[in-house]
Amino acid sequence: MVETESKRHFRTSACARMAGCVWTLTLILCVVLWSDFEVQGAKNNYPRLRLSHKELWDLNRTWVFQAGEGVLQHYSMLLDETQERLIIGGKDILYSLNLDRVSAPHSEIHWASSEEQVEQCLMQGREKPECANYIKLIQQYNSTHLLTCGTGAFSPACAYIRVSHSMENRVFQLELEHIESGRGKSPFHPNSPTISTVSRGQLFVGLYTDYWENDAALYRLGNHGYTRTEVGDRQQLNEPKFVGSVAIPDNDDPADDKVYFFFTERVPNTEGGHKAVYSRVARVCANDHGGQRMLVNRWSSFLKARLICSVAGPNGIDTHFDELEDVFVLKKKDEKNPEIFGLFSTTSAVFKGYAVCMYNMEEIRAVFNGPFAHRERADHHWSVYEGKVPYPRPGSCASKINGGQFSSSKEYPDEVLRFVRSHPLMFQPVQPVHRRPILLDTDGRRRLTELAVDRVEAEDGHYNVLFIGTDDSVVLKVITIFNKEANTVEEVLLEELQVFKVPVPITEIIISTKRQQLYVGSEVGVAQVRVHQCGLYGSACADCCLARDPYCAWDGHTCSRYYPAGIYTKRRFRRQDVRHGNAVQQCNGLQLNDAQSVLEKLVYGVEKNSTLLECRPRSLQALLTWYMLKGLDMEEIKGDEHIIQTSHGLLFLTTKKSDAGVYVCQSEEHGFVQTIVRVTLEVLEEERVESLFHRGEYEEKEVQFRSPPCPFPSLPSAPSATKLWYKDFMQLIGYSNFQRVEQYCERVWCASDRKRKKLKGLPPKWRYSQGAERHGKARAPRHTRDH
Ligand SMILES: *[C@@H]1O[C@H](CO)[C@@H](O)[C@H](O)[C@H]1NC(C)=O
Ligand SMILES: *[C@@H]1O[C@H](CO)[C@@H](O)[C@H](O)[C@H]1NC(C)=O
Ligand SMILES: CC(=O)N[C@H]1CO[C@H](CO)[C@@H](O)[C@@H]1O
Repeated sequence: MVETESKRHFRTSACARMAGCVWTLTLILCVVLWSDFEVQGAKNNYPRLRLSHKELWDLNRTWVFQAGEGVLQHYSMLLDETQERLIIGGKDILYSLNLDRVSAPHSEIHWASSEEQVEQCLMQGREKPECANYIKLIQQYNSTHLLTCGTGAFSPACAYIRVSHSMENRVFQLELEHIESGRGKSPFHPNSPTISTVSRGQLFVGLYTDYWENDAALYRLGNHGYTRTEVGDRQQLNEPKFVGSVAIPDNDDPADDKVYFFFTERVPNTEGGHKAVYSRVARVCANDHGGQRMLVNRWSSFLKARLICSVAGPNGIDTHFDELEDVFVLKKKDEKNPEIFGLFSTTSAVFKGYAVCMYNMEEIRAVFNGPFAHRERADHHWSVYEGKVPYPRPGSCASKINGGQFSSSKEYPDEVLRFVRSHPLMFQPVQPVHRRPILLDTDGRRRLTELAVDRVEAEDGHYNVLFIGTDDSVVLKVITIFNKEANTVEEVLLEELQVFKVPVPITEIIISTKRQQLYVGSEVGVAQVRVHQCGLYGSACADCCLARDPYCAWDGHTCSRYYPAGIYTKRRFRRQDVRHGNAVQQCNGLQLNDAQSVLEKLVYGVEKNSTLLECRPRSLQALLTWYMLKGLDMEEIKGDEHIIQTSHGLLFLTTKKSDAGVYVCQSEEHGFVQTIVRVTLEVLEEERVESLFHRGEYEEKEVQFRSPPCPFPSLPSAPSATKLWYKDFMQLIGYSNFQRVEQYCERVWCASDRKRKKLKGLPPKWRYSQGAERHGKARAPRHTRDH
C-alpha cells in the first residue's frame, strides 16, 4: 500500500516536472529522469513534521540573532567551541555570540576601512556599498588569537583578534597595531567565494587574489613563506568556484598530512565541444614548500580529480549533478577517515535537480594513487598515462613513509616536478559510496543551498542525519537508509523547519554536536535551532517509533532523547526502530493509552451546504482512510462526486440529511493503523439555522455552547479549543454571516462579565486546554452541558 502510494507520487511529480520542462528537450530528459526515480524506491515527499517559524519560536526551539539595522550581511562564520562563541564576520563588523543563546548580549568589533581607502575605492569606479571592509576570513590562529581578514575597500587587510575565556572578563579585541596586508588571504570583492582551513599553524586559502578577479589560487601561508598554484595555469585551475577545504592526515606521520580543496571549474573541450562545469577535489601536501630551482613557491604535489555524483539511467545515459553547491566533512574518531558529503545541482538550464553524494577517503586516496590522466594535445581525448612515473611518486609528501630520502619538497628531482606540473589530473573520477546519490531532490520547488551532517548512534546502528538549507528559510532534517539487498536508498524526511520568519536563502549551517544545535545564517540573521525535540512526535510508543528519528526513543512514558547504552549505567527501557519504523512490533501491547487519546468531535453541517470533517494526523506521511460507522461495522468511504477526501479532511460538497452519523478517520504508517478522530456529524435544516439569528431566546436554548464560541481577547494565550469552536461555528452559519457572528458573540459572551466569571469557574481542562481537545470526552456534548 505504502509502496504503491509513493510510486504514484513519483509519477505525479514527474509529470509536473514535465510540464515545466522546455519541451523540445523534455522527452529525452524526462524519460531519463523517469527511470532514475523508479530506481530510488520508496520515498515520501512529505516531512513527518513541519514546523513554522512561529511554532519553533513558541516551542523555545530556536533563538535568532539580528543585527542592529535588521540586516546581517555575513561573509564568514567560525564556531569556536573552546571559547564557546560563534564569531560572525559582516560588513565593517565582527560579532561574538553566545553559543547557548545567540540572542543573548554579544560583543562586537567595528573594523571599517579608513576614509582614504574608501575614497580611493570610489575613485577606482567602485560603488559605495562595495567600498567597505567585508570580513571574508576568520580562523583560529593560536590559543589566544583569531586571524581575520577583510576586503578593506578593495585593499585586503588582516588583523588579529585577542580572545580569552575567563568567565568574569571576556576579551574580544582587535589588535589595531598589527594590521597587515591581506593579499592572498582575502579577495578584493565582497562576493568572491573564499575558502580557508588551518592545519598545524599554517593557513590554507582558496580565493581570487587580485582586483580584477583573474587570478584564482590555492595558497599555503606559513610563518616562513608561501606556496601556491601557478599563475594563469588553466590546467590547475580554470575559473574555479571555491566551495570547501579540509586538512586530513594520511597516517600517523604529520609530514604526510594532506589538504583537500573542493571546487567547481570549467572544462573546455569535453566530448560535446562546449564548455562544461565539473566538480573537483584537489589535494596538496601540507608541508609542500615548492621546488628549489623550478616550481619555486609553487605546489610540487598538486593533483586533482573529478567528483562524480550521478544517477544511472537506461542505456548507460547517466544524469550528472556537476555543480558542487556545498561540502561537509563529517569527522569521525578515526581522524584519517572522515566522510565527505557533497551537495550538488545539475548544470542544465532546462531542469534543476539536486543530489547529495557521500564519499569515503579510501576511494579518494585510491583515485590519487591510481593512474594519471594524459593527453597529447589540448584537443585530444584524455587517456591513461602509460609511461614511466618518476620517483618519488608525484603527489606524495616529503616524509619518512616515502623513504625518508627527501626532507623537503625542495629536494625533489626535477623530473618529479616536471611531471606533476604537466599531469595534475587523475584519470579516474571519484565515485560516491554506493555509486549513487544518497538523496535526490528533483521536484524543482526550491533551491538547496547548504549542508551539514551529524552522526547519530541509534539502537539499530549509526545514522547520518543531514540538515539541508534551502532558499526559502527552511532546514530539512533527513536520514537516508541504504538497503543492500534491493540496492535502493530510502530517504526519510523527518522534519521541515522554517528557521526564519521571511523566506530567505540559507547561506550557512554550522552544527555543534556537543551542544546539539545548528547555527543557521542568512541575510536576516543567525538562528540557533536545537537538532531534535522528541516530544513533538507524540507521547505514545507508536508515534515515537513511527517517527524513525535516531535522536529519539520511547522511554516507557514519552518520546525522549535516545542515549546509547553506557552513558547511563542504569539503562532505561527504550523502544526505537529507525530502519523500519515498525511500531507494531516495538509497541505491541503498549497501545492501551491510545484508545483514550482518540479525539472525539461533534460537527454541525447545514443541509445543502458544504461541510468539512477535519482530520489532521501528527505525521504528514500518514495515509488516511475514512470510515462511517454502520452499527458495529465500519464502512470505508470511497470518494465520489458528493464526498471528497482532501488533505484537510473529508469534504461533503452538499450535505444531505442522510450524511448524519459517526465518522472515523484512521491513519496508516508503516503498517501501523491508528484512529485519529471520531466525528459525529449532525445535519441541520437550513431554516433552523436561519432562525438562529432572528430569535434571541432560541440561541440559549438550542445551541448549547460547550466552550466560548468566540475568541476572548482579554484572556491570555488564546486557547486553541476556543478557536476551533469558533471555526466550527463559522462553518455552521457560513462566512457570509460574519457580521452577525460578531454581534452574536458580543451579545452573548464577550460583553457579559457574569458569563465570563461563570466560565472561569469551570475546571481548567473544560475550558481551553489541548488535553481537553484530545481526550475528547472531556468536552461536554451539547445536550448534557451543566447549567
Ligand atoms: C518557553 O520558555 C518560556 C520562558 O523561558 C516558558 O515560560 C515557556 O513555558 C516555554 N515554552 C515551552 C513550550 O516550553
Ligand atoms: C598568538 O599570535 C599573536 C599574534 O601574532 C601573538 O601576539 C601572541 O603572542 C600569540 N600567542 C601565543 C600564545 O602564542
Ligand atoms: C445556513 C447557511 O449557512 N446557508 C449558506 C449556504 O451556502 C450559501 C452559499 O454558499 C450561503 O449563502 C448560505 O448562507
